[in-house]
Amino acid sequence: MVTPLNLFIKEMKELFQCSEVYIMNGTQKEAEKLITIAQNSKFDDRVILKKLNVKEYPNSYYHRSNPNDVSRTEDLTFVCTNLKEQAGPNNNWIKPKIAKIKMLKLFKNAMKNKIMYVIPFIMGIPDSKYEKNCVQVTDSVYVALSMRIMTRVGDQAISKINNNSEFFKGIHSIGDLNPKKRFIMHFPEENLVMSFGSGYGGNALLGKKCYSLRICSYLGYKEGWFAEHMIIIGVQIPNGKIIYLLAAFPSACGKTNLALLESIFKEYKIWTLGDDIAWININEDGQLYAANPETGFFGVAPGTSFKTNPVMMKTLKNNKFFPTLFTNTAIYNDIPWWEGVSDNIPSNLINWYGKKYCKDTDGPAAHPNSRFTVSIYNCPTLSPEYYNPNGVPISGIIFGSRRSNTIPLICEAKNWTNGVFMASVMGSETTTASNGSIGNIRRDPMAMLPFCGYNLGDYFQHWLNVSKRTKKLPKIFIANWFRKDKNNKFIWPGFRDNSRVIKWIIDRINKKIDANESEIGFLPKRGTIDLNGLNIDNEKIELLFKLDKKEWIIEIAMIEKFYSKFGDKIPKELKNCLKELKRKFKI
Ligand code: OXD
Ligand code: MN
Repeated sequence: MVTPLNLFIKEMKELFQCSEVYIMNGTQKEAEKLITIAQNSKFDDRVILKKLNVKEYPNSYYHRSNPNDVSRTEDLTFVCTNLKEQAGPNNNWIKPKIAKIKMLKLFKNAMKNKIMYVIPFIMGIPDSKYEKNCVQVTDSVYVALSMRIMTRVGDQAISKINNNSEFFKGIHSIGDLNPKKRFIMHFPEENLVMSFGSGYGGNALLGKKCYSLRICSYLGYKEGWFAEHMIIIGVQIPNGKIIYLLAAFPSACGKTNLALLESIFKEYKIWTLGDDIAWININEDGQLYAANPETGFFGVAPGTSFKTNPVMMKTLKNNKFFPTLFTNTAIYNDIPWWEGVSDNIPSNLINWYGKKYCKDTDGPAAHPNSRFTVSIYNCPTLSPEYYNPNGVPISGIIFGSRRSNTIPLICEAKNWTNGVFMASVMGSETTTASNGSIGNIRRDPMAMLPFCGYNLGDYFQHWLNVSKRTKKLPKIFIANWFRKDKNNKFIWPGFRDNSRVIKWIIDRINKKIDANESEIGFLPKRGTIDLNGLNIDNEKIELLFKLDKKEWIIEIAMIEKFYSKFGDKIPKELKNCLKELKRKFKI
């Protein structure tokens, strides 16, 4: 039968010249079949999957990638729109026609003697306004298995694709992992992504960053909604009410830990709805609502432990239906290991390169961006509202960054416009989630710099416009867990102690406490953040909130330089906020 899906498959088969086509149906039997294939085949001289110790990690598998393919490659990621200005200075750009010629040349015959996996999947809650129908082809069984964890794969998606003219097409081949031939090309005007030469999650699981953020941010701009790099949590307060928050942090800055936070306050419980991506709509009642389009966590392993993130450890050990994958951690006795999971280093540890680990000569045993891919349904704190087709109503949005200085632990924006301004100028120290130097400060507006599929100037205006379209706006907060003292040591313990800051946020939303007005917004009054049981001296607490004029002179110069890249695209309201900030700091 000629269906839209069959037509696409035929085209892909001719392009890739694969030896076999396997259309995924999402069943349990299929998972077993794909795992067997992965256990019995090698890619790049490595067995694709190795079964892990069932007692420690049931239904879990280990994967080691090529050392050149361990993170997102932002320099090789492109937004291909007809007009360069539409992609903006925040994106690498090539004309769609040229990009396609390049990609089709790489794709041609790339699956000879290989299976082409056809992955029909749904992002968002099926049969809701969040639902998006998608298909990806790939020649990587690791990618196919990961997609089964992260998205809703199966027959339901096939019938939806065939009954709708509009569906997303993702075309992926792992190629030979030659970084010179690695490209991730987005075509927002055609609902299409082409990716070649990488098997890393952020480059190859096309439903995640490529579709749910880059393509959907563009769709949201056109259609009046938002696709954001945000977690979604519900905070249950002592009277039983649940208040929903969004939080945006750059990659590898603890979003997953915050999403699965076990509060240190017994009477406050955190419910998890999402750890990476939020789709946000303005509902009929004039409020912002959000839902998570994904069905899994692709989390950074190092630093995760029963002490720092007990809920994630339980999630990893509570495997029910979907196999969990561990990628580029270290391993011993078929047990994955990473820095922070235990205090002692096992004597027979094999590092992420596959060599016996030597503490004195090797760097970290697990790659700093080593990951687990695990089903959200394993999470013991998964909110029943995760399934709500309307999403959840949002009362507060936290924009966080990683800064050793300048930015206080927490600050509430004075109003929506100021909050959008503060979020638009967020700077953060770079991490290992993406290729490139680590620790440099780069502006990462709303933690979306690598993920906004169109011009950030237009994106800022889209955010400002929310205030004209809503009856009730969430409060906006700016957070920074990473401030350091003069000995270069983190002042704030972070992890579970972040529930102290969450409690302050909830108290502000509920108008239970006053705050001090500062140059950048409202800062906590002394005594309003519960510091009971913390061993930090007063001087350091002061430093957590210090607004140092010398640092802000540098900060403002960096902001001006960043804004200047976007010329007239920066909305007037935001330029005015910048002027006002300079006036306040007397700069
Ligand atoms: C991620 C990232 O993997 O942001 O979530 O890089
Ligand atoms: Mn992310």
